[in-house]
Amino acid sequence: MSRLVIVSNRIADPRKPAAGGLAVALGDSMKKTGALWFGWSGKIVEEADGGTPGEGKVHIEQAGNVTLATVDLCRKDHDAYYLGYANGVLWPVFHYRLDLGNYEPGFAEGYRRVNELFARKLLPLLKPDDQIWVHDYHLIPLAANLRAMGCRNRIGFFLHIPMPPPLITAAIPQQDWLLRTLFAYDLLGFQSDADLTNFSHYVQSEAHAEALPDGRYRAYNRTVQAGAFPIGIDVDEFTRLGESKESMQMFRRLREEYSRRQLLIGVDRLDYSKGLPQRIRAFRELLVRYPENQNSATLIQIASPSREDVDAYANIRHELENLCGSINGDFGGLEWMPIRYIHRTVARKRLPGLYRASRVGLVTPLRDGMNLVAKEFIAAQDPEDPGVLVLSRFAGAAEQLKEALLVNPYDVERTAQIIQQALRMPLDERRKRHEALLRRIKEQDVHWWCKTFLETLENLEQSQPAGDADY
Ligand code: ADQ
Repeated sequence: MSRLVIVSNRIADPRKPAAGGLAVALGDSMKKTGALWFGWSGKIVEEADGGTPGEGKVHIEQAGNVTLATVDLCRKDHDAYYLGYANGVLWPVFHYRLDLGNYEPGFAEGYRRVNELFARKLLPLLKPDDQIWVHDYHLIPLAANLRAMGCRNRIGFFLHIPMPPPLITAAIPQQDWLLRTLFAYDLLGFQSDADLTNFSHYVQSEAHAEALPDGRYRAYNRTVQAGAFPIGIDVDEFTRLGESKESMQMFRRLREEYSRRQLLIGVDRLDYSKGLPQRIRAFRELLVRYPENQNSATLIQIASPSREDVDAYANIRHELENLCGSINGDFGGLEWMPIRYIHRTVARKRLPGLYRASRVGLVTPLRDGMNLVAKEFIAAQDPEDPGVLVLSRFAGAAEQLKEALLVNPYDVERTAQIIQQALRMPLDERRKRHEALLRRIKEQDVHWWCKTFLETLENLEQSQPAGDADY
């Protein structure tokens, strides 16, 4: 069995319980074959100490049979690659927000430099039959860099964020170059069928790619396989977490404190893609249209700090604070505050208790690749008395989670009506919907995701020679 090499912007030590996300997802596969995980160390070295730009140190550490290899970035590269092109251009555009892009000319160059640096530092660590799995928008051109250096390994790529329609993607500065580099991969994975369709239209219209049978595309003298692999959560692990002391305490405390009220919960990174102001406005609308919820419904909105050195994030934070403040001022009293807004990360161990104590889970992004909070909310519920998931139709998760109450988050009035429906839903209907949702997230959990992607990569025909490629 070949060794697995994971490359992502940040890595997590799989031995640490808080690793979460990708570390948990990949844990099984990494432990089975031994693995190398390569990424940025999180350290920024100033140019004077770090030598020429882009030449940070590589650190190697062993975590069981997983080797963790990380590289430092110098300030200039970090700012152009991470804050600039990845989070100032690609993130907004891939979330359909051309208006929030910061298209400074130097950013693309920094992005190219760091991808080239990653490839150069990774190459000597590779063995001939390693399978390489690259993650997310930070590292799109990595395979092209590796191929240019002679790498013949099988390389797969998974995009965790949405793939927008061609005319939106086409607005990315240097998009033609970025598009070409996708063809250096053997396998491209997307979160949803909608993303896959957008990719298909994009490569056919912009690269004149030929669509071959079975999801393959040919352009620039190479063929790439593409597919939808919706990411899941580790349902069993999350259920176990729900039985932890911290989670039970959280559940009991909230149930006691809100014994006469209904709780609604939102848990998000504070990001403009998550639709937080629209959600808060819908909650205000709920209180106005259905005044029986005043003194009775409380929204707990947890928004963890995120990318605070990117301007658009500071703006959304202020907007949210103002909105919550004005609703609490207008509707709240000594006995009851409509919104508890918490600008902090909640310990993962407490999350299941928080979800389980809530009658309604609000997951209403304007765009989201998948959204794992939706799946965590379902996994945490008591099947005998489950809460109701209100889910944006623009989250990738909506393709799978049809039994949730789907909303258009831009339509604040209708969203308020649907939240009311969720709050009033009879037990029988709640159980039926939850049962179907739970089945779905168990069938396609994170282990299924990982296994399906890696088996598809493994079963592809031998990687094509790089020499004649034209990207
Ligand atoms: P994110 O945009 O980070 O991920 P999401 O899928 O919701 O979004 O995952 C967030 C994770 O962080 C969840 O496990 C959640 O519990 C946790 N989290 C969020 N806010 C928190 C808070 N305030 N306190 C504690 N924990 C919090 C990107 C894409 C998504 C895609 C994932 C995985 O944007 O669309 O689903 O990758 O592919």
